[in-house]
Amino acid sequence: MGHLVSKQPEVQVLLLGLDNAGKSTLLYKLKHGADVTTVPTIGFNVEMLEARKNRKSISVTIWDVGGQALMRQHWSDFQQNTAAVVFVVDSTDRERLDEARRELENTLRSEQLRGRPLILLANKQDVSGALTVTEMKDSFNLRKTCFDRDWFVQPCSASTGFGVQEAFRRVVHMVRLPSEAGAVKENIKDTVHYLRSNSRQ
Ligand SMILES: Nc1nc2c(ncn2[C@@H]2O[C@H](COP(=O)(O)OP(=O)(O)OP(=O)(O)O)[C@@H](O)[C@H]2O)c(=O)[nH]1
Ligand SMILES: [Mg+2]
Repeated sequence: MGHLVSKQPEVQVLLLGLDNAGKSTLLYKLKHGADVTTVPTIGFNVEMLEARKNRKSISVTIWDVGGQALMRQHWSDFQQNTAAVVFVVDSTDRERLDEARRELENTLRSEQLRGRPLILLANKQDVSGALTVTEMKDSFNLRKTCFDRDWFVQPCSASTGFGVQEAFRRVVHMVRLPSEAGAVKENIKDTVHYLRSNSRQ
């Protein structure tokens, strides 16, 4: 006897940023509410979280990929089906802001991430002297870099938990569910774009 099974919508979120930015600390804070001692990620961590969107339960899979220089070449392997990019920045590390900006710009150039929302997390706000949201927006030149996508800068501390739930809620708010009309239109647009660029080669 056949009957309809309504499958819970799923979205994939890519958590990126330089090494030591606080990605894994954030992931475990979100998943377990605990302050977990991390080691630099070689490879990736992945966790699934539940959320509510449009009065439905959705499942959010978060991919946390190591940020060390040698790991960054693998970031692109995780981009397929990404609904949103969360880019974590150590707001106390002024010396590596340029490096972080370059990596972010590089990442956002990917065709697979076209139009996907960006949530930039100004992490480590518990440390005095951390860059503010305004400073972050300016340093990353987000108005220009993200002219073709939705973006948001959220201050947070993965250690204390400040801003962490807000960041997750923001992600859930900004992602498009696969079934949403807009997402379908986006998929069609993506396909047309892909076919056109291939036919030009
Ligand atoms: N003070 C402070 N320290 C933090 C915060 N978030 C992370 N850290 C610390 O920063 C260091 C790096 O954190 P990780 O979460 O391992 O960083 P990561 O981005 O996963 O690094 P990779 O796996 O190498 O890419 C650890 O010592 C954390 O305890 C924060 O909000 N405040
Ligand atoms: Mg890590």
